[in-house]
Formats: sequence, C-alpha cells, structure tokens
Amino acid sequence: MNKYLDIAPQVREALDNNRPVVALESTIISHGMPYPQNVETALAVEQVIRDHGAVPATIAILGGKLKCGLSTEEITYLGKKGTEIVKTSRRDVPVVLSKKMDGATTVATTMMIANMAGVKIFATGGIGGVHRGAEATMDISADLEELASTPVMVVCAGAKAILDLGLTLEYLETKGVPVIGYGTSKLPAFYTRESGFGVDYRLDTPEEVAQAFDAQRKCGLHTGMLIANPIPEAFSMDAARINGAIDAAVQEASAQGISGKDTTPFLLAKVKELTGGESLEANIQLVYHNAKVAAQVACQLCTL
Ligand code: PSU
Ligand code: MN
Repeated sequence: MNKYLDIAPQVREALDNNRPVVALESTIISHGMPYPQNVETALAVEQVIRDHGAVPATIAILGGKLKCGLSTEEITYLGKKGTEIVKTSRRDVPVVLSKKMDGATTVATTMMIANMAGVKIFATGGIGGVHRGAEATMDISADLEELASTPVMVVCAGAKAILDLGLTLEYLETKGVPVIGYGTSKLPAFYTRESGFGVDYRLDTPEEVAQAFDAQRKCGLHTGMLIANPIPEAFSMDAARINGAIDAAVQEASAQGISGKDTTPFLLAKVKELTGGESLEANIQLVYHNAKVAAQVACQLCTL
C-alpha cells in the first residue's frame, strides 16, 4: 500500500464492493472558480453524483497525503484558501508531499491518484491541452501525457478555446487516446456545444461508453479515454461573445508575459472577468452535467 495514499472510508467501501465511484478534481475549486461559488459547486456536484447512484471522491493533497475522498470541511478549506493552495500537476507532487503541503490537483494529478486508488472514472469541466502558440512556447498541458498513460476515463465538456483545439486533438491521436463525443460527432468547446472540429467516435448511451472503456482496459491498453459531453443547450453561450473574450484574454496573457503553470489560471480568470457572471454559470452547469453522465457510466461499468 502506498503510504501517501489516504482513501476515505465511504470510497474504500464502495470500491471493495464493486459499487460505482466518480473522482473529482480540486484545481477547479481552488483556481477555477471564485469563493463561495467554488465550494457551493464542489458540494453540489458531489450530490449530483450521489443522486445518480455513485459515490463521489473529490481528490486533493492535504498535509502531504494523496486524499481520495474529502469531507465537507476539507472542500470548504480548499475553496477558502483558493489560489494560495499550490496548483499541483504531476511534476509538483514530490515536493508537495515531502514538505507535507496542501495541493490542488489538476486533471493529470487527479487521474494519477484516482488510478492509484482504483477509481476508473473522473468528471470535470475542461481539460488542459496544447496552448495556442505552442509551436514557439511548447506549452502543452501534462493532462495530455496523463491521458496517454493512465487508464482513467475523463468526462469533460471538451476544452476551452484558450487552447489550440486542433493541435490538442492531433496530440491525443498521436498518444492513442480515444476522443468520444457523447451524443455528438463534434468536439464541444466548453462554453459552446461545437468547435468546428470532429471527434473520433460518437456514442449515445452510458452503456456504450462503459462498454468501450471496458474493452480498452480488458484488451490491455493502458491509455485513458476522453468523453466530450456538450454543455446543455440552455446554458451554452453565444460563440462570438465568448470567443471575443477568449481572444482578448490570450492577447493580455501574452502582453503581460504570463507563462508556465500560471497561464491557464490567468486565462480562466480573465475570461470570467470579461464575460461577467454568464461564463461562471455556464461553467457550473456543465460540470453538473458531466458529473451526471460520469455517474451513469460508472453504474454501467460495475455491471460489466
Ligand atoms: N481548464 C478549464 N478549467 C480548469 C482547468 C483547465 O477549463 O479548471 C484546470 C484543470 O485543473 C486542468 C488545469 O487540469 O487547469 C490545466 O492546467 P495546465 O494547463 O497548467 O496544465
Ligand atoms: Mn502549461
């Protein structure tokens, strides 16, 4: 047993009894949304998962432990501390653990810890990817490498156009990561249901998604799988409005010389500032929708 791993009792019990579990990340709490909406959303998203028959396991690093399953108090603590908590991707893990620090886990680190604990499905908002201008900056999220090497399914709403979506898809293809449209043949672009890019396959039911993932695992492939679930129609944003804000945010980041791990949080905050509350509400609603689909798939997976 990994001495750093701490699995919450309710998560351990579900895993031991082949009951469905859905992992959730914590960078979305600390760096992805402002307080108090971050805490309200994180708690509500856990409830959505319970309402659909699965056990939620929010993942973070607390006091140098890899935690799989957090209490309400722990989620509130992460939300209140916000960006004071270290955004922890794979390369940050060793020092965060050795110094017994707290860490908010990105998609990459959440997948890694979920896999250590035996959790197969993870729901979030958007993944990191190949940034615009990566030809010069080489800014490619560690999320993509994790999808290439860790057998966990990630249910997301696609990726924000802060990224180069075409290059992100090429990278995932090179790494052998299936990109599945849930009820769509288009790649969703987070705030909007379509991006202009297609996905590899369209699957329409939780059962079909569970079967594809089960086949991937049982034939010995160790890659992850990306399920791109479009934002519900009622909350999708006007493409011109959101893309205008995103373009302005990307320009501002470049003008201010923002780089490295600060890039994504800077862009997320700037887009939010430029679009006001509308983008935050869209963000919250798409996370609920992804949690629901992930819980439904997790239930199906337990029957295979
Ligand atoms: N994209 C979003 N919302 C987010 C993130 C990305 O739309 O909250 C967060 C996730 O935790 C993701 C991380 O794993 O940012 C990617 O950061 P980077 O690009 O530095 O790898
Ligand atoms: Mn980066």
